[in-house]
Amino acid sequence: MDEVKNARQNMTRRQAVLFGRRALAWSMAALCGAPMVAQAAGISSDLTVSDPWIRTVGGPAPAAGYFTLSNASGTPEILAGVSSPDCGKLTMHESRNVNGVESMVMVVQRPVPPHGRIVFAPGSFHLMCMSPSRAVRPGAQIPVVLRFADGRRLQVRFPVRPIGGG
Ligand SMILES: [Cu+2]
Repeated sequence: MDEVKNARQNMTRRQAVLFGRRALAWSMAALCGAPMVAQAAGISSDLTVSDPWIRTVGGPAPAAGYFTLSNASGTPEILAGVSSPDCGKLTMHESRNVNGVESMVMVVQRPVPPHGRIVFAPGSFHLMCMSPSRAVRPGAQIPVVLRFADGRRLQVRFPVRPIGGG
């Protein structure tokens, strides 16, 4: 994470554009790997989201989203998709570390057990905001829709925080 911050501080905006691919690789590694502390917010009935937040390194680099999803009902639910008007494509990812090598895999859906919960957190499952709009900046709140296999939708506002901030 320090490498990312230092590298970013040393880059001008123009260089960031010129070296966008490399910047993207840095930021994705940082966003998907480093631990951070979350905060509050919630919504809804049987399905409840808590601690939603988005971490950004700024600019057009992909941002990562984290939250906890609880299912208070006695029936299993399936989180089957995510979207946001401020992310271009929003996807679910899982970070993995195999023999010290970090990678991310696409996640199509995640089951939420009855009376249980699932967690999206740094270093594990996360949302990937592939093409952040200008609205994705620290202090803002970004609308995200969680879509479930039974057709239900949950709209949640995700506060945006800077990488290294909190
Ligand atoms: Cu990712």
